[in-house]
Amino acid sequence: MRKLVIAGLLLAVVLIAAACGGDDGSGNSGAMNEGHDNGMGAMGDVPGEVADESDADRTIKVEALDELAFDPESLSVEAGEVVTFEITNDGQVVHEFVLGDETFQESHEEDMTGGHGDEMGHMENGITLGPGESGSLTWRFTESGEILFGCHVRGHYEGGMVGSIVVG
Ligand SMILES: [Cu+2]
Repeated sequence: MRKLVIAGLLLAVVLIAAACGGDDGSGNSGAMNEGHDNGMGAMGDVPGEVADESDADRTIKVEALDELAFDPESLSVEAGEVVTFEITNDGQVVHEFVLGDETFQESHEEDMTGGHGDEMGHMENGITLGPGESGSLTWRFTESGEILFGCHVRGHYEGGMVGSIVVG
């Protein structure tokens, strides 16, 4: 009997966790609104800095897909490591690869959907690729934590086009 109760509790916990996970997508828009109210601090961070390709410790290939996904969608690097990302757009539409923490991604998403789309052309922490194009971005990871890479072509980030880099 006691086991049954425990099993029931576990099931409830799993269901709650699943429900929360499902909320993540729509929860983002809530966080975005919060960010908007915060003014200056709402831009988020892009931990690390752009680096010279000749300083790269290694190269990681990433594909941007029309399924609104990156392949791979999760990566791990070490703090202090310099990585060149070779990004290929394997799709039929434009995609972006933009580094930044979650707040930055949400703030950038707001910019892109708010009509300031011209910002995407010249950011040092991201790259925009037309169909079939490839390009590279070299980044020095300076602190441990999690950094996301997202695509902010309209509807893509919302559609799940975001990956994560764990900096160990
Ligand atoms: Cu995209």
